[in-house]
This record gives sequence, structure tokens and C-alpha cells, in this order.
Amino acid sequence: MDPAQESTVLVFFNVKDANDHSPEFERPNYSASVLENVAVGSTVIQVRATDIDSGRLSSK
Ligand SMILES: [Ca+2]
Repeated sequence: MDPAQESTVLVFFNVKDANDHSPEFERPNYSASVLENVAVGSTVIQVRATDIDSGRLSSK
């Protein structure tokens, strides 16, 4: 590498959270029935899970 094109920068990272909580579902079990002639791509069931991690580490 050409020394004239090198540079150094000091970067500080502020770690606000770790992905250390698993998502928790609202119910322990889910069940759904599907007719055999249902359209492809139809929604069968929606479930929701959350966890107490923040930002993109969370399942909110
Ligand atoms: Ca998480």
C-alpha cells in the first residue's frame, strides 16, 4: 500500500445492549387449521413475540 494513501482513525463503540434475551411468545402453543383449497400465500396464523432487548436485538 502506498504510504501516502494511509490514514488512521480512532473509533469509539458504545454498546448499548447485548442480544441476551430470547423472544417470548404471548401463548405457549398455537394451533391453526387450513382448508386444502386455500390460496397460496394466504395468512394462516399470526403470532407475536417480544423480548426486553432494545433495537434490532428485540423481537418487538
Ligand atoms: Ca433478543
